[in-house]
Amino acid sequence: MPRVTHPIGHGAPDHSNNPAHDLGDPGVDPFEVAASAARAIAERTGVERHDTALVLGSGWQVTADLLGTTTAEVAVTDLPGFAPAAALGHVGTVRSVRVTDGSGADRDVLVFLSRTHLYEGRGVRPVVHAVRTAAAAGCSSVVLTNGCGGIDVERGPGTPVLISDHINLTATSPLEGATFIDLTDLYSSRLRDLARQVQPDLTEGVYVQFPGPHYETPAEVRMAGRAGGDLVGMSTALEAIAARQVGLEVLGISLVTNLAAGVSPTPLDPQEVIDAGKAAGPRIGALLASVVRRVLDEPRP
Ligand code: 8IG
Repeated sequence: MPRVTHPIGHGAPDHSNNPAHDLGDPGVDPFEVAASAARAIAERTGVERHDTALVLGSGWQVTADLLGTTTAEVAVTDLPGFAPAAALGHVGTVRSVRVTDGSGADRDVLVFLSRTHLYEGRGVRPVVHAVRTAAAAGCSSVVLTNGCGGIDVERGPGTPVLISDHINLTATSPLEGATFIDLTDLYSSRLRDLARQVQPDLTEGVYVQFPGPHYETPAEVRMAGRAGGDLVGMSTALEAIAARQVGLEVLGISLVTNLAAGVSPTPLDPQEVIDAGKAAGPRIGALLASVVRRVLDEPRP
């Protein structure tokens, strides 16, 4: 793990107490806070614009080390609007990683090693702040990853699954006011095709976002399955909606870390869930690093 760097010549202003950046204040414009965070990232990393962003959920953190050369790593608490990492297995930093693309050109990837979950109780704005910041930092796409429960016994722990669509059971939205946005092909079929060029046997599934933090009951898992869901989790759908609003192309990839409650022959143990993510880490990290390089090589038409 590289140390958290503060490039010479840039101090480390404390953003944690600035009322202008308080996403909990309805009078504060979350897009202005995202623009401030993007400026802070440009200052701290020395990278004016980033090409694509990754949000790394449980099990996926290894990707950051396999992707390329870390230019800078910044604590999220040094950036406007970000809450400290709360979830087990999450590191509260953002990295700028330099990747050489197929034509030999340098590209810059913004990697969020943690996310804010809805169950932290801060509301939906902090949940989607990374995605809005990525767009403000110049990214044209975002890869959203997560660890999740699987409903299909054929796709057990350790299986990566491309998200084809979602069912949002959080009863909320990151969009505020009468903001009507089409979500057809929210999870880009173009990017899913590129991922399958890297690993042809990748399957797809519908991700169902529950609010958490408790896991589902077996009856809720049966409901999710009958509704067309394949994967159950506590993230990603709200972030994908926010990404569409700011025009980012979205690739969603889940890692099944456990079979969902009732499908699993044993009760869910949070530590076992994390251990399954760790075990799959090197394999799925290498997969995702290759997928990101593929995405960088095939710019959006
Ligand atoms: I890792 O089985 C992980 N996250 N809701 N259900 C929900 N979230 C999860 C699960 C799961 N596993």
